[in-house]
Amino acid sequence: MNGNQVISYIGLGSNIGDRKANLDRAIDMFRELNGIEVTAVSSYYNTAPVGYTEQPDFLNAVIELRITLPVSRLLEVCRDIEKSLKRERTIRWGPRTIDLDILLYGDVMVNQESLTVPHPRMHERDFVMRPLNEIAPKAYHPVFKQTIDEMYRGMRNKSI
Ligand code: A4P
Ligand code: MG
Repeated sequence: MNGNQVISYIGLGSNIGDRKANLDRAIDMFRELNGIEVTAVSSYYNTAPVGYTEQPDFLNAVIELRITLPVSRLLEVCRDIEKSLKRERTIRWGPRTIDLDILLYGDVMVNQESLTVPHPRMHERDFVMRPLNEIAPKAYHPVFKQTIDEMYRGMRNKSI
């Protein structure tokens, strides 16, 4: 692997329109960018909405990127992809065409107003941890100092 490359994981969610096409399109847009390689894609999972529950089910997935861009630029890329997909269907205040969350960026920790990495809610969400564990059980979470499979097993034991 190129020494300047960082492995990053992105969580994707869609609950409006053609959810599968929205995820496919977002992933294609990552593939088209210089400085980003998409090196793994999880299965797509149908999930019940968490938080605000009066909305349609989501389709969730996680992808692995190998990137040479700084994390600040990755956040811009995610917002650009969200914007260009949202433009195709303008449902105001409605559920989301696509939501992209930076879950992990190497073992970097960021705590800024506009960016928190690792994603602060990832570890409590089955719709993130299940697809992440599918493609990256050995990835390391720098805050919990555990691998994803250790965290995911702990989470599942708690919920039984
Ligand atoms: N931001 C900070 N840290 C990050 C990060 N690590 N990755 C900031 C991405 N963005 C980050 O995001 C708001 C701002 O968060 C960004 O502009 C960025 O500066 P947003 O995506 O516009 O807002 P949001 O998604 O409405 O808020 P939030 O808190 O990210 O919502 P969540 O937590 O993502 O929850 N249920 C199921 N089953 N599946 C889902 O995918 N998603 C949500 C959204 C709720 N319930 C769900 C699902
Ligand atoms: Mg979000």
